[in-house]
Amino acid sequence: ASKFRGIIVATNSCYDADGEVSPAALKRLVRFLIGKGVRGIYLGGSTGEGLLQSVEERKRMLEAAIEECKGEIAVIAHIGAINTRDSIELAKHAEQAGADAISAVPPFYYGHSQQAVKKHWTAIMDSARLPFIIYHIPSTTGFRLSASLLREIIENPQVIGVKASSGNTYELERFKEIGGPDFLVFNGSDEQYLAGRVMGADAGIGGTYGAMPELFVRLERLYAAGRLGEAQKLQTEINGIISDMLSIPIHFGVIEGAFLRLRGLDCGSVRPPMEEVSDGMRSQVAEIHDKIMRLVA
Ligand code: NAY
Repeated sequence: ASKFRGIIVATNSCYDADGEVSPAALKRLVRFLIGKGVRGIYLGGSTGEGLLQSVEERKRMLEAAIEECKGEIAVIAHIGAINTRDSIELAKHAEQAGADAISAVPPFYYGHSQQAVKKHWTAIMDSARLPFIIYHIPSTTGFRLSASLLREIIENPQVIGVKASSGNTYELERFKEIGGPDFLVFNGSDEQYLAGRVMGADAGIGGTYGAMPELFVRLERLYAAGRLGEAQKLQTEINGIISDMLSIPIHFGVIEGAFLRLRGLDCGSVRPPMEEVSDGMRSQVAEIHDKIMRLVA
């Protein structure tokens, strides 16, 4: 399980000018991130918009990512879907394609019980011999993973960890306590990276890492070296950027795509119903980008 360490970027979706998924753009993005020292990618999650893509599109993007990453950094495939059947198909494909792990949100929209979600996740795991990482993000799925469900499901050795994206470090700490030392807890709220690490997270998976990989790689190094004062100062600087980002009223993945474009990486067009960065937002995006580049320098 030690391959899942450090900064793991929830990569942006990548489309071409016609709105089709772009494996070529994804490969360029992944190459850029590898050059910055990240340790893995998380593909097709919230930032990666897997849930806005067809099963076939998700497969193509995973294959491209694996081609670019193979042997260099870990690839975690988010294969979550609203129905069990699609997730199973994607899990089987991820195993054949050579992903290092799979991960899934709970099925959403219908408001399933804890036991129904357990069945869904177990069916996914039974379909592929890959490590499984629970994606806990109640703000978007409406599902709160209970301590008792976590205790039950980790009896299955395929469950190697949880991505804790509730923004609650108490909950994160409880997950780690329940899972034990070998169970991986991934910090999912980038603005709390340091807090999450201090409270037991083993690594981080985050969307905003992609727009400023240098800063998160630096933050992890400071934490690992025990330089907590400097780490806290850097987290505060990062949070200035994140709060500026969150003040722009469109999906953060789209804004990150705009930063990446300013860094010379074109992740292409925006897939509806996501909204584009409007002309009025452009100067704000440019200002935040300048702030990032000053800190990176
Ligand atoms: C994913 O799957 O894309 C992620 O891991 C991104 C998770 C993001 N959380 C939410 C609630 O959207 O990166 C974070 C988030 O953008 C960041 O912490 C700023 O709030």
